[in-house]
Amino acid sequence: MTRTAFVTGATAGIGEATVRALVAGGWRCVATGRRKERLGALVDELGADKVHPAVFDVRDEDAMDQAIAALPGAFADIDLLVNNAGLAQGLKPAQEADLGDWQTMIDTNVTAMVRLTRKLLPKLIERRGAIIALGSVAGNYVYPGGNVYAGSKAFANHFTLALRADLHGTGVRVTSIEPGMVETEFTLVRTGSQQASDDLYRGSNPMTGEDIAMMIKWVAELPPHLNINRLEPMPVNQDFAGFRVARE
Ligand code: NDP
Ligand code: 8X3
Repeated sequence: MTRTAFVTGATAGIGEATVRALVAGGWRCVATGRRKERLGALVDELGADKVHPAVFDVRDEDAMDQAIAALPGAFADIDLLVNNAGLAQGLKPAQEADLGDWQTMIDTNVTAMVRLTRKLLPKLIERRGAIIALGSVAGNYVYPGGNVYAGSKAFANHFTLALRADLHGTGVRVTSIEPGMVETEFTLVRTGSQQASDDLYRGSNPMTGEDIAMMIKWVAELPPHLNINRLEPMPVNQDFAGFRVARE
């Protein structure tokens, strides 16, 4: 039987690669994002029977409700929620950061994620489905300028683990994937600069959206008695050593 995934943030990076990987494995996908033309291109590439485009801003609750209510029958029985839509904005220290950027990250990475999860939980329980969420190493090891992004991802990492406790006995599987550096549009969005993005990734052999998509697909397709609680993949060339000492 064909299974259905609801993948947020499928217009770029990890989400887009996840839709491709899941469809290649025989899944149907609801693909969400604000950029309608990109979702249209995915439908053209993979087929309208495989991909349903749901164009909405995850911060807009009415639009989220409408997108869920408008799911065609073939896409309505969701077996897997991939909580992927998210972003960082800015790298300034907290004392100089823009409050609007902070609000955007909280609204997207925290509020929208928990809201969508709550709305889809009854269906996921009914179908003994699965939730896979994109947290981040930024939620486990802080770095300068990470501030609210790091906080939002610590929330994501922990909320996802907490879901596992609440879903005890339901058969619903829950996994937090907490990657290090993945070359996507993430740094372009964070800095507004293609140059800054190219400079960060150059020579580092970072992970790709396809690498993470491969892990998401693997987790999703494990036998139903197995649950991966958390995964923390990194490129070999990145590590988590970061202690600093300021000298007077
Ligand atoms: P990209 O910028 O390439 O993709 C982000 C996706 O999120 C886009 O599809 C974008 O769609 C969507 N999105 C962002 N804001 C909204 C919104 N308000 N409404 C709807 N969709 C939205 O980044 P990544 O693929 O790298 O990031 C995916 C997830 O992985 C994020 O949660 C990120 O925090 C996490 N992550 C990324 C890492 C990295 O190094 N790249 C490492 C660890 C975690 P659109 O703009 O069309 O709306
Ligand atoms: C994205 C990874 O290290 O750039 O979550 O914060 S990092």
